[in-house]
Amino acid sequence: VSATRPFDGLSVANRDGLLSPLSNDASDKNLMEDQTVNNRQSAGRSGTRLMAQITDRLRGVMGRLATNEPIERKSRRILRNAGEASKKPVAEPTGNMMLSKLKSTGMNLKRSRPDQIHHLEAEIQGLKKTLRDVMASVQQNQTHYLPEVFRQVEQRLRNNDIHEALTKAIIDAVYSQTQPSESQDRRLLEKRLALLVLQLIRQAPAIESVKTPGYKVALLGPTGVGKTTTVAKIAANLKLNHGRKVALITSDTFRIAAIEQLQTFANIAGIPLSVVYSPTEMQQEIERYRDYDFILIDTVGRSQKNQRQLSELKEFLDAADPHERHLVLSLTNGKRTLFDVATRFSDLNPNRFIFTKLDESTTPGVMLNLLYKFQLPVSYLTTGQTVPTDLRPAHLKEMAKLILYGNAGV
Ligand SMILES: Nc1nc2c(ncn2[C@@H]2O[C@H](COP(=O)(O)OP(=O)(O)OP(=O)(O)O)[C@@H](O)[C@H]2O)c(=O)[nH]1
Ligand SMILES: [Mg+2]
Repeated sequence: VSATRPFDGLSVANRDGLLSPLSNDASDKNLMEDQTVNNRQSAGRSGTRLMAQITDRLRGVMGRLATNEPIERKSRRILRNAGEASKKPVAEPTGNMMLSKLKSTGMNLKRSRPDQIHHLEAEIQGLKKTLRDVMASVQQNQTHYLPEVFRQVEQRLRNNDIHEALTKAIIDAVYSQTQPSESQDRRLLEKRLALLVLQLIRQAPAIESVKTPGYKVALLGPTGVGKTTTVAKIAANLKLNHGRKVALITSDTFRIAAIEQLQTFANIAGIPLSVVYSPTEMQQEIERYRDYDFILIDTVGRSQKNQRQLSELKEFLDAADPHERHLVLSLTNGKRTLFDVATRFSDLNPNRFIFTKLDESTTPGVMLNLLYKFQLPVSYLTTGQTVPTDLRPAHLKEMAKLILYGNAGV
């Protein structure tokens, strides 16, 4: 099955209101606690509660999909047909009925035996396979039986660094919608997974078409994730590809090289750049550029663990009062670090995610952990060091493929 097929022709609707953040700290902690398959049973009661919470929510989404999505109607029609087809061998005539039927079709009993044996053999093969699946489930300490295709997909999501509880809840939600006759249907499983993931992620509207004058866009995040490079890419894209009037402000006076880095770019691109040393200066420079289409603001990289530095950064951001605050995160970071960074930076009220270094990432599935927990739309993905080309506006289907199939999916 082609990796791209489950996305063909899908439409996305009714996404609003499907998600609600997990509420308490204990849940947050549990969401990121990695429970391997083998220690599922020791996950404790709060883990089980969390699982039930996530599973319920995802099942709700699946339920809505079943009633709202045009594609699901299509799937149901296909399923209905498949269901009817699968019923035929079950409604097997017996005794006299079979005899008269065979006579009426001109077949004799001698010829029917090989057919019956063939049918029985197929049935035995099916039972053997089911038994193997059940045995495998039992060996893996799973609390319930999962068909092999589901287990394979579950492992694939886990390998893509999607959190254990989330992986399991997604698989459970899809499995709960699956009829026994569909349990080996990989294509249908992939399609339902794709539909579910598409409901869990959001893409930000493109900024190039924004008409508000002096529209302020700030990038913030930990050190070295690619904030300055990405600001330059966005600025160049707005100016060169969309003919918009752009100004740059940086509050990163911490590193001399940072100012030089952006100044060199600004000179080449013909974009004005202001360096601000205080929140007051930030306000003054914003005022200066208020007639520009866009004011892009680069900020100093800060460790999520340094509360004092984060408070200082917050003062600069509050002085700028940007329309958009993009939290920039590198996909090369591990899932725990990413979760910790996003949690600590949430005090700075980001309203977008930018995921950088997709080109270097081996597990882009980590995006789902953050998108599920923080429910922010994604504005951009970046794919390399080259300004301005290695920048992609976030696209739902591309993100869903990355989440479900890793880098091999795109
Ligand atoms: N492979 C790859 N490298 C990137 C990408 N974006 C940025 N980089 C590189 O990451 C390094 C850091 O980039 P910067 O833009 O300086 O990162 P920053 O977040 O501004 O760093 P600080 O200001 O020090 O916090 C540079 O070597 C960039 O070329 C990307 O999408 N892929
Ligand atoms: Mg920088």
